[in-house]
Amino acid sequence: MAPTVLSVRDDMLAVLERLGVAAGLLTGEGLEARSPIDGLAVGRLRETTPEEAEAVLARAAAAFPAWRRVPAPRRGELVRLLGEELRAAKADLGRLVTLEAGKILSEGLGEVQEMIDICDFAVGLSRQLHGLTIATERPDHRMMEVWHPLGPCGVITAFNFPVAVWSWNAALALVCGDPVVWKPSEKTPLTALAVQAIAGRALARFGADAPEGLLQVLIGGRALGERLVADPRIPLVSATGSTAMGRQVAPVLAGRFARAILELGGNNAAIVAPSADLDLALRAVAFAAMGTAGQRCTTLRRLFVHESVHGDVLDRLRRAYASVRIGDPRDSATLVGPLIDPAAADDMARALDEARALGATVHGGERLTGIRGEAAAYVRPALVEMRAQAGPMRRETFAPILYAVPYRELEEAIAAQNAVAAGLSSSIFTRDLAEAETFLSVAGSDCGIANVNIGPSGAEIGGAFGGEKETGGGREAGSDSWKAYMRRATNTINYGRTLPLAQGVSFEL
Ligand code: UN1
Repeated sequence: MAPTVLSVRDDMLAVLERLGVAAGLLTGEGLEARSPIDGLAVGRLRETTPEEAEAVLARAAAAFPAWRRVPAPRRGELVRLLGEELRAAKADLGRLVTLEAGKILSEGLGEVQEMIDICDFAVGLSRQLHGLTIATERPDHRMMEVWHPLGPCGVITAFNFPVAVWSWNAALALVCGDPVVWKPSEKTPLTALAVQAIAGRALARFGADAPEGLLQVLIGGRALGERLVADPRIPLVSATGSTAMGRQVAPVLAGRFARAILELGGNNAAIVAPSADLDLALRAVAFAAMGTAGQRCTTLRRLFVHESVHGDVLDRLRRAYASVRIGDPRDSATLVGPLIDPAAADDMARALDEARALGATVHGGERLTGIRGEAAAYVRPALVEMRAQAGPMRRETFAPILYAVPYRELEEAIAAQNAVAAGLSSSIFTRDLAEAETFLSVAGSDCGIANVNIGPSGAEIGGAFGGEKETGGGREAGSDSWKAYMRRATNTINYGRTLPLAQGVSFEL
């Protein structure tokens, strides 16, 4: 296949040029851009200086009064154009995601499709930012609620979904009347610059209604994120990343009464019940646990298998883990690409050592250095047979490790699935209606996402995305997630000539 023979750097430079990102950007000093495909640096990028960050925040604040007055359906037109530009750029941006984040091509493209989908959703939403009309207890009165734009929205994203998570926030924020300041992961600055270039084309077509500073990006490290989170001009910060990151961000936002949408760690589980369609369950488990090299926040990390099917399921999983194709993610035969960096492989090795020390049997999990040289972090996904949920199984390790435990009673499996700190996504595989409904019920999964007969990863944008407990409680994308990006005003109007007070209070002068 031609693409794999291109050096990663040449491939990247060609894609960046097609996307309209100036190659000159990569010749400076500063933040190192690298590809996990070979682990090598592609160049260095100038970072946003503190003075520039201040100017970015000031521009975002200045853009808000102008943008909030543009009618919402007209704001939707900008997002429609963004969706068009993303469609035109899909192949290149998807490839850039592959090059910079290491996802296989179909997942890189899928991520851009997710951006297009949320744009379509937001365009429709731009005519549906509905409030309620509410019955009042007073005669000749009307009560209603109106949703107003909130203000500039800060968006902090992680390396693993370097473009889609921005779009979930930005598409909604834009139709809701909010400018956006984006702090992408320092591991994926190039995809962010490419998205800025794409958005720039949509803004140019949209014309003068869009104020300067509507969509901006801060390139650099943690200090820029801290600045964004602390800034009183930013009433909402949507942050995706580790629970440790959320623990830093949340108190700062709370301290200044700003809103937070937190999408933090997951430690997602699936239950394979006795009646499960095992062929279907096996495919779902394989994708959810090994796909994206285990680097989705929705990745399947814990499997509870009923003892009556445990032997069969584990046999089949061992075969799948031994044969899954690992390699350069640009090769269409590859299913598992590299980890983002060697530190991620070290974390994985540490978790596996801990599991071994607890007596677990580990299949796979070794580092593969022969694929693209020593600097790249390719690993064989690990299947870990545990006797009970313990040790590293109780926490999220951002790598392809699937811990499997047998269970006897469904209640026991549900309790074990809920007995971790994170609460993002969960699944049950069963053909038994009572089991499925129990899992979805109030006594079932405690996660923000609970699925039946599909894996925990790969959510569509139409639903609200997010989770409970240490996952942070935020919701993004579909359903009514848009409400976080607006402020609600309750209006009561008296069109009569008397002043009846609520609750029957009398106050006669
Ligand atoms: C993430 O991993 O940060 O459900 C987001 C999924 C994707 C989004 C994951 N739609 O796996």
